[in-house]
Amino acid sequence: MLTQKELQKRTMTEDGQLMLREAYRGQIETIWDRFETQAPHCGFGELGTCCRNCMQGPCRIDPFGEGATLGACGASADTIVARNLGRAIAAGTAAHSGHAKHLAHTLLKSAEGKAPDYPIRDEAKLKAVAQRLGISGDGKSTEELARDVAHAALADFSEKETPVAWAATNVTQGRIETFMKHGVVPTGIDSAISEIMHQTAYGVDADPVNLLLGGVKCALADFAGCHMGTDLADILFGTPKPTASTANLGVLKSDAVNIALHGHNPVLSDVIAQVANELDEEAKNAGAPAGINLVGICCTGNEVLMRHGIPSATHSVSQELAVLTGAVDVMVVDYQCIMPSLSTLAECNHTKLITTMPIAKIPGASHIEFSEEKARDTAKEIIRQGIEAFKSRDPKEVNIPPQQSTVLAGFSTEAIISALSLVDKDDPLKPLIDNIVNGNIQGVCLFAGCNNVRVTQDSNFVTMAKELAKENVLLLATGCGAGAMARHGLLTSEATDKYAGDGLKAVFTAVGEAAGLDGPLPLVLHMGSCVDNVRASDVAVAVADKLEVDLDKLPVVASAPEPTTEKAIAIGTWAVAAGLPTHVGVVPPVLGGAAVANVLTDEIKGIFGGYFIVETDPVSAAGKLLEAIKERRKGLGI
Ligand code: SF4
Ligand code: MSK
Repeated sequence: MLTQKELQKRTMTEDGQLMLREAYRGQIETIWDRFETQAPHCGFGELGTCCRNCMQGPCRIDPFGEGATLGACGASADTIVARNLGRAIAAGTAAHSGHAKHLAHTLLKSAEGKAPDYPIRDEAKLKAVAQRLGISGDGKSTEELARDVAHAALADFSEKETPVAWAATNVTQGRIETFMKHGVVPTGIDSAISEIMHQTAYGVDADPVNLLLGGVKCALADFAGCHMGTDLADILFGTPKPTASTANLGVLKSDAVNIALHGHNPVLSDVIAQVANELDEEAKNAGAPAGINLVGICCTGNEVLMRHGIPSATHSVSQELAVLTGAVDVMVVDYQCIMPSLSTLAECNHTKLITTMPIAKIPGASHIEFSEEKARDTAKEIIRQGIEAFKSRDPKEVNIPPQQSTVLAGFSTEAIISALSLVDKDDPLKPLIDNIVNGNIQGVCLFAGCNNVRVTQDSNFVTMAKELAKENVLLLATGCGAGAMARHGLLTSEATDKYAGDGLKAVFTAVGEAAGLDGPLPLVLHMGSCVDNVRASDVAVAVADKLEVDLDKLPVVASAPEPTTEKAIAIGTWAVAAGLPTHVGVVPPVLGGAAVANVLTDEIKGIFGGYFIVETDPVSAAGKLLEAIKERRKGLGI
């Protein structure tokens, strides 16, 4: 039997511990068990000094200098580490921008009348994005403007003579000048990915610093892809507004057909959310008195939470545990962060795992190919499969943990500005800036990124949030980080009352009351999915422009306390390029290249102002971020 201590080492969520105990009883393997069977991990891989870039390898560099100091071709440890990092950024960029490209095609089909299930839901956002891109709306219908924005989006993927529009129009002028000076302005998203793959190929670039700058250029293409993903999702599905909901595995219902929406892109899940009510009667007739119950997992979950208030069951490392409850009838997935192990677990239960995207199939899962042209039909077909699966659910096998947290999510940039405008309608940013200047708010920290099996789930997020909140740091969160905050009750007014320092509490109470909440704003503002990190950068850019300083002067920091994916590496890199001190709570595979590690944590500060802070202890990490905030405040003379 797993001891309580062993369970607590795996996850700090009580619902998770409960399910892990069940898994152990049923001898069902989860990610934590498989992780243990991987031990000991390859030291070369952990240090980043294993190269497989050609068939003469793999070559490995001995970090202690006792074995090989160069690869067969002569590549040094720093060259290998920098090349590996560049390729990870390329993969992350491909994922985020693939998501954005998908939405651009959807928007184009919508504009051309080929996708009637995708009307333009936010015309104001469409106009704002068009204006930002310099696309005139004069005399154009909504569809014509949407078509022009979709064309501009698709044009951003290929090599052009001008910078990627979604990067250049969403940063400060100071950043543009810095990026140009260092030759890191991407002129096409796909071409930036292709270029770093070329740069890191056998026998091309061996200069570690040049390779890192190539990685930054690709990461700025990632920023563009993320921003495009957020903008186009808002145009098609609506810009999120504060929405109350719930989180944890307790959101599953024993008397409903439970359908879990998992992955990243709202293109299918939003339509499922739109049509679910229409099939409630069918679910009731099948014996589920509570009808259809949609729940979210990972960033698809964040998207539908922000726009439809759909409860969030879990995220990331604990996704298998949702299936283990025996209550999920269908888990429908799009792409990214979906563990292949889900199909084995689904087979052990009555759960139907359904893949929907041509590039993301899983052996053992059913595949229902998605297309925008028949989105509502596909959505209904998936829900009906859930109703069928429900009929074979064995109530004796259902074990839903009781835990449920309340959540207030949906803090898009627009929602934050609109809340602030209730305090000062002529100058909404003024209350935020005034309170940063007077010290009520010391600075801002964006929590992003995943859970990682190497870290006790959520522990770094929760510890750091509490540490920084008591020091009056305003906290934002996205992705699985926002999920961690949700699971532990930190997206509530009560958490602000309990954990915020006096200054932060006073500001959040004033804004919360002006917004008609019963209390202060939640301790952590949930800004959305991984691509929605750009919502936080938009707020920072607006503040920087108003103060007439560049981003690298602001008391704004970022943290990925439990990062996992290549996407997290890409985001972390653009956050550093944007000028932010950026913490990572898991040691990335770069330590084998001493010079590279030094550039990333120190020398890069002289280039972009931002830098990486690698710290696995959450209390120390919070302390280091606070130091960085204080240094910035000093620089501003406040
Ligand atoms: Fe070895 Fe060089 Fe080939 Fe890498 S590129 S596997 S270091 S020979
Ligand atoms: S889902 S990228 S585990 S945040 Fe965006 Fe979570 Fe990380 Fe995937």
